[in-house]
Amino acid sequence: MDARQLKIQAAGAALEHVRPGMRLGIGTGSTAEEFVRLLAEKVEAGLEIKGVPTSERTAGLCVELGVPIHSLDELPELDLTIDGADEVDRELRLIKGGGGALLREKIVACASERMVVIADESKVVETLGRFALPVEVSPFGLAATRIAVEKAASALGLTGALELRMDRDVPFETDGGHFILDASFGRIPDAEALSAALNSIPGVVEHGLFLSVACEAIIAGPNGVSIMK
Ligand code: ABF
Repeated sequence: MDARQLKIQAAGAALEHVRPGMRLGIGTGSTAEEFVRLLAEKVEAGLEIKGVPTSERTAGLCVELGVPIHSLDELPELDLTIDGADEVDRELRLIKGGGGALLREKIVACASERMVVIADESKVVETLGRFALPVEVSPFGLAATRIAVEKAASALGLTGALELRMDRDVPFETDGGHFILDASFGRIPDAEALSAALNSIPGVVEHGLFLSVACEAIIAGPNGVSIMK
């Protein structure tokens, strides 16, 4: 079974959580896009939901496929968010942000009663950190923020390259107009400590550690779908 089929399986299983009338946070990335496609079929068949997309990219796909969307200001309390992840550990800690939408993804997930992750089994890790941690930063003071992130990480025994994410020749800009530093720290044994340290740096807008946010992960592998809670 190819990677896309696994994403479709996880997305299909997530549809079972969706009930008529739900206010639904809709994630970003290729797995979330498969979810949008399947959701659109249900909507076309008469399912009524109100979607809140986590990125302009997802908003565009929803509009294209006829999934009704609203802003988070219109619907500030959501029932459920379905989103992908770059990594998930056995405690449902996540790294997100490979797609560059981590700030809106975190705001939407935290405005939701429940957040369910959809992923293929390649995303499951024993310890977070194989995937470079995206850190969304203010363009103002980039150099100072980079140094502060390096110092905070090094105080926790984490070293490694911080790379400014690029989009061809210019820095990649998030939907909020921020930049992203991808931090290749390697294994992150204490994600809570790193999260707290990054949160205390003024130039850090948000980071891709999602801790105590997800309540369930739907993981698709060659032998079917398994649930982590
Ligand atoms: C979003 O999409 C992200 O937070 C994560 O970076 C990414 C996962 O993408 P994919 O499903 O394409 O692997 O959910």
